[in-house]
Amino acid sequence: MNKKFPDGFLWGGATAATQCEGAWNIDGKGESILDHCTNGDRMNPRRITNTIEENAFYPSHKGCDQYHHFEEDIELFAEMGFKTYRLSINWSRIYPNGDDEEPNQLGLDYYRRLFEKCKQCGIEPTVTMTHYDMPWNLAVKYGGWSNRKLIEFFVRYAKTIFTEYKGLVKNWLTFNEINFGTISYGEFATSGIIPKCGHVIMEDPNATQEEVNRRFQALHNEFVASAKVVQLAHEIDPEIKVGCMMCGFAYYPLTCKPEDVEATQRSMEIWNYYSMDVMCKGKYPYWAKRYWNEQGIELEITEEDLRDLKNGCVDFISFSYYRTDCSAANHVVKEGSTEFGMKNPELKATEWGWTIDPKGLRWLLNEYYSRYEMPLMIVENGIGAYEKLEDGKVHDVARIEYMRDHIVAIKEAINDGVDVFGYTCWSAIDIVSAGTGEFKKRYGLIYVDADDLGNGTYNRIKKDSFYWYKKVIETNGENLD
Ligand code: BGP
Repeated sequence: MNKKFPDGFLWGGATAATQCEGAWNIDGKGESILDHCTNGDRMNPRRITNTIEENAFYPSHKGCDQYHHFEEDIELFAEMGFKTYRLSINWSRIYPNGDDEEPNQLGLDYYRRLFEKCKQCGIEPTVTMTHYDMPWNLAVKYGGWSNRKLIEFFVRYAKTIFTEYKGLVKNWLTFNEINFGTISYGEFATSGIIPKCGHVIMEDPNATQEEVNRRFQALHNEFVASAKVVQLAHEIDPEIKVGCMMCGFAYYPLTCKPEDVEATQRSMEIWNYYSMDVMCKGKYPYWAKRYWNEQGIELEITEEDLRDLKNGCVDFISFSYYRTDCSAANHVVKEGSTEFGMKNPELKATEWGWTIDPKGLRWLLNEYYSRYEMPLMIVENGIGAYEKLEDGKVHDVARIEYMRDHIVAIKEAINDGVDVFGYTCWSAIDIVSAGTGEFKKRYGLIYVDADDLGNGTYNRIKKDSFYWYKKVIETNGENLD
């Protein structure tokens, strides 16, 4: 049996507003948390500053300047044959302070022009409502998602964009990588520390009990907000489909010791299923009570919350997939660590230390599908690499190889019977790295002439992967050479 990618498979690429738009303070846009986030690199973490410091560089202020290049970018995506473009709306463009009564018309107009351009080019947008992003004011004034008030503001924002873009956008994603639990919580905004990896956020040995509670409450509030907007979306337009967006955490046991297998199961449960159960099944996992007790976590969960969670299950699952890691019983997360887990000694890694594991994608797709039996979309997958422009060309061989192997794995999963309906690579075009704030960690199929400090012409140049992906899409995943 050699099943093909289904007809109408959503091939495309992805970006996020604060990493690609730039234009951070024009046309009525408010400040977003990311606008306060400096650049960094592998060795030097990004900083969040309370004020915009004159001598610091804030990569979101320029992104890849898509705000001023969106027509050209979308035409290039159309040339590759994109069926979908996954992008995010910058919340602070629509509600500059987050708690405003009225939306910012110029912000609404921008995304309307962008979605209309997509339509003209035969591209269906897939839109993330918030991608590690929040109006700065909400973080400072309310303490971000740990405050239930945020639910109300998010619902208002959702109502505005669902109504405004009715007929233009059918696929929505609520919170980017909700299980990663980083900057989107907002609580870090005033602390000056850039959030670390998921482990540290949810199982931070150095966090006080109060902080742990706040993080889990923030996550709960996000779940409720998501459930409420799923219901709202269906009321506003029954055609709309809303998905959750997960960071695809994939863990293997480091050894076959039963303790390591147990630790692995726990990692999978905490990092994936804690969030996915709530969003896909409408309730916390059966083991949550014991977990909360053992961690001393006390949450405010109302009867209305439980009803909302039950009635607001998502229509599909979307997730990012970059790497796999290992779990072991004796693994202690060091303070300030940015590791997801332990490194798999069997796998090669990228220049940033991310393991490369295409087979893991087939495995994870099967894991998710066997548990939820919901349609799946891979909305991020790609490789960050140093790249050079030589004679007007970029020979990004590593990207082609990475994507090819992962697409083969998806095809295997489809042959297994998994319902996969789309794939958007990360990223459609070179943008700022979320983790390090570098521009030189390039993920795109299109090269952008810019450096880490925002110098350059911002001209767009097609990489070798551009031509390769065009062929892949043309043949609906049959020609991967
Ligand atoms: C995901 C995020 C993206 C993206 C990607 C690559 O976790 O959703 O925003 O940037 O990872 O990570 P990085 O940019 O840190 O290399």
